[in-house]
Amino acid sequence: MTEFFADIPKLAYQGADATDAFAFRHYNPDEMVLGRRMEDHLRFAVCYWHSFAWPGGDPFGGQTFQRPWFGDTMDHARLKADTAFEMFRILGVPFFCFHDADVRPEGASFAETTRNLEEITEYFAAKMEESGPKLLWGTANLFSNRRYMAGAATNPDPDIFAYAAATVKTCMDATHRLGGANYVLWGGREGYETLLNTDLTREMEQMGRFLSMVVDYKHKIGFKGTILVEPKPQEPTKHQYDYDVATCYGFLQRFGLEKEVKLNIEQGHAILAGHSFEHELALAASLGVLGSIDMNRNDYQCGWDTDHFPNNVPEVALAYYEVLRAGGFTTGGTNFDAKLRRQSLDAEDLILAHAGAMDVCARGLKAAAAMLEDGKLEAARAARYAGWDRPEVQAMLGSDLESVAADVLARGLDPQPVSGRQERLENLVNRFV
Ligand code: XLS
Ligand code: NI
Ligand code: NI
Repeated sequence: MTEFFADIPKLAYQGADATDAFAFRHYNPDEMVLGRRMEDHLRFAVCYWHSFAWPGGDPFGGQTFQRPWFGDTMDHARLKADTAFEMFRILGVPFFCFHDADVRPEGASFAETTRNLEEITEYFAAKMEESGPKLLWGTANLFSNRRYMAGAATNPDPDIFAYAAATVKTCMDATHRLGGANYVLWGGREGYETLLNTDLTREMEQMGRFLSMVVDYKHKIGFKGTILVEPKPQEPTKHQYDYDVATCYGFLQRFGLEKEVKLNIEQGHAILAGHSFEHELALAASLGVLGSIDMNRNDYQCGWDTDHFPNNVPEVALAYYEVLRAGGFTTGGTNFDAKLRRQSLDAEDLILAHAGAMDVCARGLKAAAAMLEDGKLEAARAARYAGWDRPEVQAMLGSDLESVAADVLARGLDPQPVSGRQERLENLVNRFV
């Protein structure tokens, strides 16, 4: 046991009326939901970066957290891992996620940085064997170091493209070694600050080649996980090429990668792009690229990626409704890409933030499952389109404008609009959330 979480017990499900703060009220891993264990539906992951690497800074002030594992040595990295795995155990989460830069110190050379990552990877492997959590996904941090200030794959300097590609190779190797279920690419600096110095055409070509190289390498090493791209419209750059689900899908199609790559969709990024989370999930599902989710919440008064822990059950219910409608997660899961507020200094804050978020997701999942089981929403949707099921209507889609016009005349058509019944459906949803 590490000292950091010394006084905190392992959390257990105690039911909705529990009064103990250190308990789950809704997250009950073994409870069956639509024929599947709740744990296997939600597939929770804790992210390493916000919980263990982020110092609590904001644009007006620096570090607020004082953690014994903050520092640049391998000893610090191992202490950080010990503490992180202790938290995974307390929460009982089945997965975690990390960037290379979260888990190892940067070395004096690329070779040393790689050795540090390999060493920590073996340290993780031993811990995973001992205590069980699996890797939902690994990824490379290609945005914090100053070398990436003008992009990684999209950098005007080909040596930086090369450095980024080599770094991704090491992170894919680590993810493969740890049996990761997915590998994520988030292009934090793959965009621009000003069009005045930017060659859009070149940058998007470079990004397409980069992603194709990632897919080729996945097949070469026999990595069975899914490659995921994470859309975000802007921040840190003024404009990011992976703007939203629709933009990413167009990009994948352009490079012939739409069958190889899926998307990791984040609540806060959907909001930044001017969409709802459920919109992004529904669209990804309809395009066949729904991979995994980064669960968090944005402050509605702040126009940036505040990465709050989720606490809005109706919103989360609509999100899981789309996930369940799509058949549920396969390799994906629910990663908490969420961080404490910078005044939340204590060890227990980290635990309670996750416990609350897990309960919110469990309530959302149960509500979503109940809506699906009830079936009235889907029945209303099906009824709305029922006219399209008739064979003569299907034949119309295969005909031409002239024949359709002749048919309208022949039948003396005068179609009458019908209600969309939106409020009725909203009332129906409110019965479950
Ligand atoms: C940042 C992103 C990042 C990715 C992983 O906004 O959400 O945390 O999930 O690189
Ligand atoms: Ni994210
Ligand atoms: Ni984010």
